[in-house]
Amino acid sequence: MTELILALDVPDRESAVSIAGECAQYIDAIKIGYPLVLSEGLGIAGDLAGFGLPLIADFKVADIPNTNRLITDQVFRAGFDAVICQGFPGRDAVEACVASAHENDGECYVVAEMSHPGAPEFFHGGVAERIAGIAAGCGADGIIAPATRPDRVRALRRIIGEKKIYSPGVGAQGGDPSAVAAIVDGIIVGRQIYQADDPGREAGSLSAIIRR
Ligand code: OMP
Repeated sequence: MTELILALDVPDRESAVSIAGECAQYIDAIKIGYPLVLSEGLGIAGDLAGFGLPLIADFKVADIPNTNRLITDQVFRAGFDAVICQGFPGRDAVEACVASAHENDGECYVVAEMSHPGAPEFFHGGVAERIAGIAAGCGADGIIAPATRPDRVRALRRIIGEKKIYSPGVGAQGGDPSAVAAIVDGIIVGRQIYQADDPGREAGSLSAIIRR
């Protein structure tokens, strides 16, 4: 089953809790990143824990191994279930995140290729394939790959096999959920849901599209 992951990039606790509540029955996880954590603090994980959904910390951790480890330990101490890191800092940096995640019974996802228009400036010429190879070799739980480029998702699937692919870029960034639903394990959707007049209904419609 393809999961629906809500990217809760709203700037305040009240909106976050309210939107999460409206969408909870249609989604499989909540992804939280800098916009919400910088305004409300890591304690937002506790505020959202009551929905019983996995919480993914999208900090795109991208530092040296020791700093990655320190950051990732804090993420799990705060109650998150998974973390997203960048792969370009190299194998040892990714390994530090994976080790922290697994020691904390959590998961680690590695950005292999990004979804925005500028991404191919650097994610080209086999870079994403190499990052996906590092992710697989380090025992990461999966990768992030762009719903805006389904052909790239297919190429990266060949490298990571049955590990998970979570795919952002649907809706506001132009990606079509039905073009990737069958080849990924989950789609990550933010604005299309949280900016909708009725976020719950929007999440329900998307969930029906990706699960049919
Ligand atoms: P919307 O474009 O509003 O649906 O949000 C997409 C979410 O996925 C945001 O939280 C982004 O930070 C995140 N994201 C991307 O859009 N592209 C990527 O390549 C990687 C991510 C991510 O790691 O989640």
